[in-house]
Amino acid sequence: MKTLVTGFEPFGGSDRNPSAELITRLEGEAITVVLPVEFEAVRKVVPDLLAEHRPTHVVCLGLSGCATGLTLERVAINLIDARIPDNAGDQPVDRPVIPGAPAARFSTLPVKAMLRAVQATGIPGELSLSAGSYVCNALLYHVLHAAAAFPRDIRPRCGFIHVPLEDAVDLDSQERGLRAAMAHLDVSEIHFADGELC
Ligand code: PCA
Repeated sequence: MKTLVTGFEPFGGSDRNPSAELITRLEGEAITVVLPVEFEAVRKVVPDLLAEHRPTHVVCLGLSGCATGLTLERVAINLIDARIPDNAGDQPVDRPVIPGAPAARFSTLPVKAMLRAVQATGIPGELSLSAGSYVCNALLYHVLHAAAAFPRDIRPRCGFIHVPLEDAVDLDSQERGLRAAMAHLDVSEIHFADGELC
């Protein structure tokens, strides 16, 4: 197993992003990269990262100010609608991540098995049906799109975890939950009812 884990730099006027802090804690155990919060940079770097490292698994991390626990994203949509500019000053509105590509792509990680692993540590976790329409969603879409182009036998399993603010869940706890999730990257998916009904 060769896992690539990405985090993001701070954005939106904040001076810290827990996803980048988590990356420093995983250095030496996985291929770790902290990405700029920039649509264009992400678009360019994703194919290179997959081609250079040939990971078997990709776990992308990003901050969600709304998250109350580790939030396993199930789907990336082919839509950008940026409420704030990215760190390069770009603010695309109502544009596709990749023109002409499918409307959505699903995470290929066993998210339900990973969720149970997180919850078993006592750290809050949940599944999410939307990674938003900002840079995190775009990253997940690019990663899944690039991975889909690999032959099935060497195609990396990829997904995204939104992490909460450190005020909501301290970094040590986030790390514990993340490690539990990452220990289950290659298990068979399990099935239990979790879907949203509003
Ligand atoms: N969170 C943002 C982008 C970078 C990050 O950490 C998002 O949820 O899109």
